[in-house]
Amino acid sequence: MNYQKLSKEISYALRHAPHEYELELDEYGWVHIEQLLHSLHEQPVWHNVHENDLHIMISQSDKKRHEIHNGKIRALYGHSTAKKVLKEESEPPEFLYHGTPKRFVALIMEQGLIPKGRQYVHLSEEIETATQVGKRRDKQPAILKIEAKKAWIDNVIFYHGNEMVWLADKIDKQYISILE
Ligand code: HQG
Repeated sequence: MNYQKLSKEISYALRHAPHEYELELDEYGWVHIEQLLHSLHEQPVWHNVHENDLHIMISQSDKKRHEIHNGKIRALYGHSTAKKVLKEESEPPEFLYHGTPKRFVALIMEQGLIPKGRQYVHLSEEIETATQVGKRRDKQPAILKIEAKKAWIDNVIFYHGNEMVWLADKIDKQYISILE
């Protein structure tokens, strides 16, 4: 089975298009695994996907994008659905990083970081991860350094995505500097 392809399809369903798959996310983004499998089985390419494949998909993935608990599965970040998925508030590390195409930097330094098409701004715990994120759209991305702890002390809320990914509603420009 092509687990990378399965992961992309499930990310699309759980982050962006649950209705297309006749799924309803609960307020934390969970759906019943049975429902997801039932929906996937309608496509010939996924007709024999089993719950066990979802565990293999998660364990083989380069990033922790999905989580399984009590017969349910959810995407940990990346959502763009209309109803905002609730995330757990958490105290961030001193600094977080954000990789972005160089062409976006001027506007970001004016407007701050905003979620654009997604529900939250996505931040990385490590420069390396931020670089990978930025490289999706620019061979030599800009890396922005966020004074996360300072912002948190100023009552900006941060949310836990996974071990590497943090989320925020917005990051004002006074907390952002250009690292490279
Ligand atoms: C930019 C992937 C202009 C922002 C990744 C980014 C990540 C602004 C783009 C996760 C702006 C939005 C999310 C402003 C923000 N003016 N541009 N004021 N504020 N932007 O894809 O963070 O592999 O929605 O810099 O690895 O790139 O799919 O967010 O470039 O973890 O699991 O607007 O998605 O994860 O782009 O990526 P995105 P992102 P997966």
